[in-house]
Amino acid sequence: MLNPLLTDRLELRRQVEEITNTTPTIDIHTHLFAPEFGKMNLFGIDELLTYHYLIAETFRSAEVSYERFWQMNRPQQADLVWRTLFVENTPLSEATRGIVTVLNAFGLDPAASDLREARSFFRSQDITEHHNRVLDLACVSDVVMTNDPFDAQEAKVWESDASIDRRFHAALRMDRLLNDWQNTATKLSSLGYKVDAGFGGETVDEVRRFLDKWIARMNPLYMAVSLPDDFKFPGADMRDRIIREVVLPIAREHKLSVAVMVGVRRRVNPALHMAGDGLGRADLGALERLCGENPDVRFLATFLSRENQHELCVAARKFNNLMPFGCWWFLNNPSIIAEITRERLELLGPSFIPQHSDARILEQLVYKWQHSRRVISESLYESYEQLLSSGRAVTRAEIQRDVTRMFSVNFREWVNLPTSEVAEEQVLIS
Ligand code: RAT
Ligand code: ZN
Repeated sequence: MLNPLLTDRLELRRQVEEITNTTPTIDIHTHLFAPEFGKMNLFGIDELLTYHYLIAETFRSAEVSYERFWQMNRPQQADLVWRTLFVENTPLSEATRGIVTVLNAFGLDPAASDLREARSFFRSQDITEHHNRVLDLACVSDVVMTNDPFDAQEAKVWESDASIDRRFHAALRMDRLLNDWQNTATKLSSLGYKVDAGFGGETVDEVRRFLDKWIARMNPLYMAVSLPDDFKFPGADMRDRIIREVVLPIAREHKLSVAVMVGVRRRVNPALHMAGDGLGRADLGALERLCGENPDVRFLATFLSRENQHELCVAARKFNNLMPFGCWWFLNNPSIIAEITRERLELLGPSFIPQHSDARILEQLVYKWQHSRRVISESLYESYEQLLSSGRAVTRAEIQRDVTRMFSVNFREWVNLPTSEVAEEQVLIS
């Protein structure tokens, strides 16, 4: 029989594992950049070790003041992180174990007493080959970047004629517009747009003109914003006006989804710089109202608080213009991914996007995906096993269909991203 029913539990587990590990995924939210962005594209051991997740952990074990740490250069910081978290302590946390997975993937010693070997390895890599190797190891077909239209360094690349690596796609980030309107209004004025901080006059048209220009340049797959835990919709603030008068009309006009990432409490400890953000439980009702009032707009959503995860699944059952995605930031740990993925499978079947990496440094793709795939595979096996116990065995083809749907098809269809073969045909035809 070509596609036998998988009635043996051991064989079922093996097949689920194999398919989950080898099915290419689209990484729908990262902070990576295509190679064409030059220095913005971060890789190598010093960058990996100075990831903000690891900096926060270092301060829990090293006797170093914040001031002293921030005065150090990057290699000095990386040396301190290595000594503190990997030599003087066992790398038990998820972010530290991630480094071990990466070093291992490249045949480097994860128990080395210093960084000499790792530094010389990463220094000797050819950038293009290294990119290919990392994407291959992570089994990632496409990477979605986070693109800030107000970032001058990025703008230079978008404004040049560089053709961006086709595996990398843009996402138009709107944090400055929605979370820092006063300063952004000043910035837009200085760029020659006729905007007024009070939102009068031609402000709406001018902000839209600015965004239209960047949409034409970046061709983003979606617009995105991270929102605080106290996000309200409707809200009696400027953010509400910008959402209603700028973001939603643009989403309709350009047929762009809107990704909302809710629950960040920025700068809980500013002395930690970027590592100083925390989280809070948000009101899911705000997202429900956003989805309910705008049935013609598609929303991608992720929440930072564990306490919001079940409500998000229930909201997605009520609104089919809502796509839950990823286990974000502080949730990107095996125990929590397992819980969230099971909850989502039970409430939504395969109609969600299980994970994104949030990678900031290229090689993180390897560990973030390897670790997540292991947990997703276990959760999926459990679901198929329960189904088997109820009297319905599945085939390998069905498992492949489900995993492909969750790892790429759900996103492709949501944002109208054709498969690379279709895209190539379209280029040839036009
Ligand atoms: O996960 C992270 O690295 C955070 O610092 C944030 O960037 C977050 O993912 C975001 O996109 O705001
Ligand atoms: Zn992010």
